Amino acid sequence: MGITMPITKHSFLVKTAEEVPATIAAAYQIATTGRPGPVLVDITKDAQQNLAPFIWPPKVELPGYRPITKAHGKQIQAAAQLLLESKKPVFYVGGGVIRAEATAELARLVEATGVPVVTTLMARGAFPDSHPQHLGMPGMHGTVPAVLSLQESDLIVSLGARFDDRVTGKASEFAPNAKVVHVDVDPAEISKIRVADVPIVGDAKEVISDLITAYADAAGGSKLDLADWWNYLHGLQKEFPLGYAEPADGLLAPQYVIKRIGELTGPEAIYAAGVGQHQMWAAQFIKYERPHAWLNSGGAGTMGYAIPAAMGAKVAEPERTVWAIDGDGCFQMTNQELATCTINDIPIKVAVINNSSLGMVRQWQTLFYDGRHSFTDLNTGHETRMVPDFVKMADAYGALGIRVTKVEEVDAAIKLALETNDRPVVIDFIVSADAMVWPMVPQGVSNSFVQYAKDHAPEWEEE
Ligand SMILES: Cc1ncc(C[n+]2csc(CCOP(=O)(O)OP(=O)(O)O)c2C)c(N)n1
Repeated sequence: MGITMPITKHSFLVKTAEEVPATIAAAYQIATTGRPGPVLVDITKDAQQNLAPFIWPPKVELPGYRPITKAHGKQIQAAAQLLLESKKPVFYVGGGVIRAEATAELARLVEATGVPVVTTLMARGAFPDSHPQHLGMPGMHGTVPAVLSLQESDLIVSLGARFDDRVTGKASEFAPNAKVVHVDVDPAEISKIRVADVPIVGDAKEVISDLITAYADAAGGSKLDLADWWNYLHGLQKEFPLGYAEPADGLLAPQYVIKRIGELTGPEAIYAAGVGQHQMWAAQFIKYERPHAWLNSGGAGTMGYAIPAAMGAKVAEPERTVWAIDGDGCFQMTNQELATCTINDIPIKVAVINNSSLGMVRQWQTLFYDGRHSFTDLNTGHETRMVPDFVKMADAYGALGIRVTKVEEVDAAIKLALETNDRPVVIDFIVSADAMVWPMVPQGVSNSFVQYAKDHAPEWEEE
């Protein structure tokens, strides 16, 4: 129990059989309400072996646990007022909006105000990528317009986001001229990193609904004049679109592969990713149009997450196509679950973005350690000595294994995977190890120094 405390919302130790039902009921209550999170119920062997009458509690009473869902009306009015006074506002949308099932309310708020939106790594899909007010993902590998919209704003309305260091860069230099409205269901998040001018504790769905009404009342029919702000942001969008260079070694561009998976599969599918370069490219180059289409471990940085997440998604929504976009490093942490997929008929599709290395670490070694590549080579895409050979491995697990090395093979392999639903599919895409994730704000540096390509690096001050 003790060892799991830092990684759970709550832990229970159950020592008697009588306590089991009430504890399970409490565990569900805690796990699914307020800020949702995992709850551990550790049931001793004694409790498992003894008998007790089954009594399900009619109501779960948890002293001291009262998640606040309805926010204070005064705070909502203050937020609406700040919005009306702002010249450069932005909605900073985090995963909490998806957790709260508040995306329809978010869309109404965005349309009503005309304010630009950024969606964090955990919030991809909370607002459609195709919407003209969407600037994309902010942060270390965010789009230049999304990064600078936060950095240069005069009002950040944070909805279910937590000012993670990957978003803020150097926190003391983050968005120096912005006032902050911080909406979160968890009071511990408010003003934790950045002091909020208007703190709002509440469920995003309810808060956003209330904010729409408060804004309409306060505006009284008038519209925010954001023409200058949008002019500036449109200029950034034009100047700094997401892109990538063809690798010099002639191997596949990983970004192209991921982009094609998204284009050929479409927004109704579910995409899960591991941790690393492939994760960032999957966040950037697949277009998300709906919530829950993107599954990710976010700040937990859980290598190996993609396969089990994809499996869970496929079991929950079997009619949807489910892709695990994985790295060759991450895939080696949970690929044994292909056995579970084959045995239990869970036909997920796995795209291994095989750069034969722990690519994200290699990228940092290239950029910040003078190219000293140390212990990041994995050999998984080696020309003559592939260890392991993922196609043979797929075959051994009863999955369809396909290897793709050339650009002309990419579409056909994806289409074959999409047509194959009687077993899991693994496509081993052999891609260049030199491809890098751009744009990038180096760690611990102000967001003003967003670097959009290797050869266009503004000079940043090292920590
Ligand atoms: C268990 C664990 N170990 C180490 C890390 C640090 N880490 C982050 S990304 C990464 C490389 C992942 O490599 P790969 O899965 O091949 O993905 P790529 O970056 O090449 O796309 C590592 C080692 C981590 N997040 N989790």
